[in-house]
Amino acid sequence: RQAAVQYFRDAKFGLFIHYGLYSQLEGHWQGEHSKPAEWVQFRGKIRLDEYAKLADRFTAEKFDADFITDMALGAGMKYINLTTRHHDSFCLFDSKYTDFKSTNSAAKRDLVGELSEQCQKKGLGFYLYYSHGRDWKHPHAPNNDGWGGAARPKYDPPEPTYATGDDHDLQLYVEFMKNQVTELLTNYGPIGAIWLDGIGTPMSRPEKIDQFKSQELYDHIHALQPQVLVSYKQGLLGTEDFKAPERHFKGESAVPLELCDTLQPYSWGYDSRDDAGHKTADQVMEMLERAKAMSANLLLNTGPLPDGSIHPDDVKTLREVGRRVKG
Ligand code: FUL
Repeated sequence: RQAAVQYFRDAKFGLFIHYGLYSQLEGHWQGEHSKPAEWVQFRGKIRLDEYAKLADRFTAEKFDADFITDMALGAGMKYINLTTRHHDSFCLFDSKYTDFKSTNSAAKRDLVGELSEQCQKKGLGFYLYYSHGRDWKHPHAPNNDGWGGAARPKYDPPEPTYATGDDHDLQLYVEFMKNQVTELLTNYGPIGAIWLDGIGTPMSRPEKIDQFKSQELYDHIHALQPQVLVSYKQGLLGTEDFKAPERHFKGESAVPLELCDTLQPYSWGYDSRDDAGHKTADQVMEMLERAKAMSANLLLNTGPLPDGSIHPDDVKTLREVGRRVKG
């Protein structure tokens, strides 16, 4: 793992991609705006059956892994981190453990596979974002009684498929995640790192940490691919190989740091409300300076449009950043 840590430290700059069913809604549901856009199911309390219909519109026709990897390389980036499965539970990869996946959508494609292939071909690190603490579909994922109150959308009437009370068995969800992580680490070549997101909020109660079997998952990941770096969003569990704070960081870190931020004004998934306010090359250069001053990497996010294409302003900005970074 030492070599992977060194690669990570030297990399400095990576591309983050938030793409999923939420991208189709562009941050809006029934006229209301969702902040951030990729939380539209939660904020809009979109019922599960209604949300699932978005898969029929998910064509990803302009999601072009060849273009994306060239763009990242052109900007001087060394790795790409893709949302393989965000809080809505929709997978951008093929999985035996769910039907809620891109291979089953209108696109009928495995986007994780496509991007991993291009990264491998072009020498970019391939990193995985995987929502760990939040899942708004799985019946046994952390729920609103006992996990911090905002683990799931507050449906009224309650969502019938969510297990509650004594029927709720977190271990079924923990097992499901382990199975999916196994698929991700078996079917897509060498993986640089895995970012297990969302554990912060529902895990604010220390007595719950063991139930997540995080140490076991950590060991399992390394049994499959020893070089994989593991991070929990805020580094809560003590088993993280690097810390990945959102937007800001204060203080010291014993492990390598990665700051993530987004080219949109606030959202990670595509948000049409903020179309005109994307960050400029000047702003990105400042972010890179700030990260450098903390010896942190910058993981810079773009939210592809509904069709999977990259926002033209982001393409332009990253081209300009590349020109400057490479001098
Ligand atoms: C957070 C998520 O809740 C956001 O939607 C986004 O993915 C951000 C990078 O991490 O925990």
